[in-house]
Amino acid sequence: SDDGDTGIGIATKTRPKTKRPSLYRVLLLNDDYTPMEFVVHVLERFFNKSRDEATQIMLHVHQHGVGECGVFTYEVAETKVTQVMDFARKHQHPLQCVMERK
Ligand code: NFA
Repeated sequence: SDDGDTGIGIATKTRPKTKRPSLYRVLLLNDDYTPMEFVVHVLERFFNKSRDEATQIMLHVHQHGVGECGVFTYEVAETKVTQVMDFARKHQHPLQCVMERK
């Protein structure tokens, strides 16, 4: 340690205390009404998926009820959920997007 003033102190080494941020999965939920093409568009627009990857994820959600769009820190995940829910509401689709702690 050092007294930070006179520069006199015992030389010690400390590791900067870093914390890994908690990660969250962002999930899309299936429903009977949202058009498949709309879900593909959401995955391309908000999750930067290719057309092929977006189609695979959409079909997974359609067949299994739920699927992962990506894994993000809390603030980013929350922003994605809000963006998707606002976009779905604007287009009057019941698509649901949620986040869960990994
Ligand atoms: N199940 C919807 C349909 O048949 C498609 C869909 C896929 C909706 C993924 C929501 C999520 N039109």
